[in-house]
Amino acid sequence: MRDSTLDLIVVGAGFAGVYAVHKFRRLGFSVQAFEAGDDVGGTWYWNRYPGCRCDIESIYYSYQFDDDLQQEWEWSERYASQPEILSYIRHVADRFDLRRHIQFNTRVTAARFQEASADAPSHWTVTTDDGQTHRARFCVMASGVLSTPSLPDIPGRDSFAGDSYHTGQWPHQGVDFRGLKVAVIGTGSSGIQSIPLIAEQAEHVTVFQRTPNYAVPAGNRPLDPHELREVKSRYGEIRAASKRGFTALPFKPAGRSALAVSDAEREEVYERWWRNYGLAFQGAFADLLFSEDANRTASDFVRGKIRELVDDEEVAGLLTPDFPLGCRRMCVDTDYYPTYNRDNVTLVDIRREPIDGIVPEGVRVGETVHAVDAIVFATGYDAITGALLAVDLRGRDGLSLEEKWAEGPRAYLGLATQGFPNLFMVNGPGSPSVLINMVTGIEQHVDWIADCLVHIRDRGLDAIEAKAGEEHDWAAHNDEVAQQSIRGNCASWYTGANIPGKPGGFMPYVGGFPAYAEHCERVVEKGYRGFDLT
Ligand code: N01
Repeated sequence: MRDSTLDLIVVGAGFAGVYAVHKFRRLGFSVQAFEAGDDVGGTWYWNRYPGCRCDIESIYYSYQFDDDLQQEWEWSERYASQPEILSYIRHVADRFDLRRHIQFNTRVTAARFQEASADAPSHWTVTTDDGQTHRARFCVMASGVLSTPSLPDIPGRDSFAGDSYHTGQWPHQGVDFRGLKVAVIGTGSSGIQSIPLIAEQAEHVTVFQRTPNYAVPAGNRPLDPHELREVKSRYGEIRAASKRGFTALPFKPAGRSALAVSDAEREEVYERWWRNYGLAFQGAFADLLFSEDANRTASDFVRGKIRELVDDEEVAGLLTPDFPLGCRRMCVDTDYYPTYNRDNVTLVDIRREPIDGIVPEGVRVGETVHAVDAIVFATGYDAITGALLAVDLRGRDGLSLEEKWAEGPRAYLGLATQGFPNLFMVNGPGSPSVLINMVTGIEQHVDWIADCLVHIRDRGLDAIEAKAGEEHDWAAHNDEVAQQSIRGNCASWYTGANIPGKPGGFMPYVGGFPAYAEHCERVVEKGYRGFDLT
């Protein structure tokens, strides 16, 4: 290793980057992380919109690499709010003294692979937006999967006279909507979480909905200290059970088909899961995500709930999805549907008549201008590949990642891609990422990368690179598993359908955490099968 060449550069300091810095440092590697924000947190640093909170329970959505850490941290609610999660990540950075390895307010703009020469081993030259270049043997992209906001190119967008906001780039000082007329464009998780709270504050909210989504109640509540103590006394056991869980959560899989029980029993199960289990509702029966007939029973149940919760029949109809539940990411809400019973909330169906443009006064749909003082874009993200492609990544012979992925992203195990030696991705396309408890997925990825780096160091090797054949086979396997699931047949951000021109294909691995982790382990046992080690 040469003097000025670091062992590793880590891009991003969210959950993935923070753990990566800690893990690699502990193993004795020299590490420099770069983070565009002025603090750690990633997604939880940028998303500060009203109502932003996690849809995975806080006792699971946390690191498990250090028992003292998980024993000392006190979660206050069943689903942690954004400020609490941000405090947690900040605490982790301080507790393990990680900040000195992270350069904040610095965005990585480009990274280029340099072949080994007589003078130097293979390495990456990384350029940052302050004009500096840095060298490291390895580069780890911990740049997030929902971190590149998508702002639709609506004609006249910049002509708007009021303030506009994207939920994923919310002002740190918050926004006071009192006395204002507000437009919210988008009804995914971010819209569904923020609309009820904006409606409580604003004079009027006009929601522009293109596609209605399924939302189930979060059932958020304060965490009882006894409950938390009980969890902590069994944390090891709970974490072990989580690793056996399909979504890296400690729930036993439902054994039965939704079609194998009586109507009354099915209704009772749905009612109980609706009231208690949030996102896990889609696992109430074993086949909801695999059989259209089974799925219809759950979809119909939620459609019935929407009719019950929304007073106006026409509005309820507009809010009712016509696709299978779980096909697109389900949302978890607090008072979303009843919000449409408020006098100060209007729903505009822009599927029937799309937004024509934004004008200085507001949002124009056909001949109608909806006059507003502020616009909230809850329009989502260029998911999974957006942050990777935002960096000008160039592998062997100057090949850009954009060229390599022109037909769709391909990454072996979602960890590495052929033509880009010594580059790792955390939660890359082809890994379970957004379909599981992300923090557990992140720890598994970083641990795998760390073991691989130690393997390379111990053997005095220069480089690791995914092989084209195995990368192709993994992508084919991913496609095949996706097609067996309801999710494989829906246009969604999982497939890149929300970004005009983005190549299609189901990006996350649908086969579940245990199968995925086992694949990764088997690859190592077989001497890093599918990788060239030189
Ligand atoms: O984004 P989305 P999100 N004109 O892509 C609409 C995670 N998350 O930020 O569906 C008009 O889901 C778009 O319409 P359509 C979670 O994984 C988690 O809400 O394309 N509308 C859609 O309604 C989530 O799934 C949490 O027809 C336009 C909306 O904008 C993921 O992040 C909280 C439009 C975008 O919905 C993304 O959620 C928040 C246009 N031109 C987020 N373009 C929790 O933990 C887009 N839309 C709870």
